[in-house]
Amino acid sequence: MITKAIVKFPSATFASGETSVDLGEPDFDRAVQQHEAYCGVLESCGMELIRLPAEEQYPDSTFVEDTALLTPRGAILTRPGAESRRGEVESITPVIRDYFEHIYSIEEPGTVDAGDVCEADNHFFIGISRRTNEHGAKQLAGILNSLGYTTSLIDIRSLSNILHLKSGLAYLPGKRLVIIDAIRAIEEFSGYNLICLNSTEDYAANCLSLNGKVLIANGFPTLKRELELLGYQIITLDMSEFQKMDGGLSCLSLRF
Ligand code: CIR
Repeated sequence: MITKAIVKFPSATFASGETSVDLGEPDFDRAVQQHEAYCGVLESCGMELIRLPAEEQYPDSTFVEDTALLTPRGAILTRPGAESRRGEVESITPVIRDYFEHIYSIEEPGTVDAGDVCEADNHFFIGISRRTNEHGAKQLAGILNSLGYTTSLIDIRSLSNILHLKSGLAYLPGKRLVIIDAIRAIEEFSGYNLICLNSTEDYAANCLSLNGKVLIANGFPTLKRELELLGYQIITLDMSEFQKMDGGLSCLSLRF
């Protein structure tokens, strides 16, 4: 059971954050509404929220997931690939210290965005991407291995359509992976039951399994139907404003 989640209110400077998609400028008020609805759903899934205030100097800081990897055996503070986001780690560290005794860090020249890390029970898939470099991925794997977890590195640098590994991959109970077509053939995923997305629904890959429910972005009926047929209880959320800034459901919280 996941009992807590750290969330951060969107910054008024949100629209000036990093993005690689061309979906127009996000509407701040709508982003706030969507964030509030997201927080409400986390609470309805039984989670106590640790709500942090907005940080105007960090436009992307509502995407808290990238700043740390939280595991039951310890927390790892990341070193984000985008320089504009590095300060977010320093700012979230005291909050993480309140809850975790064992804390590790990714060190220079390594970079890791935790959006590149997909936890599948006691195994972690670590993406090497535009944001997470090989150095960082290997450091992270070393830390996770020392904590008794297994890891595999997944190189997604040749893919232009996903920012992070978890933009195209999510783990669901039952040894299932929701996965985009471009990475489904990767050997490391062969032991899993794959739920492959049709290309019009790629954004929905970033779904979130929480205490018996699965949160998916609104507007992706094929995936929704497929998951319902498999017996998952689905909650849909409007994510349009976060999608414009390359963010998905998992990015908006740090769950533990
Ligand atoms: C960025 O480019 O860093 C943010 N605009 C979006 C980060 C999304 N985070 C995530 O997928 N874990």
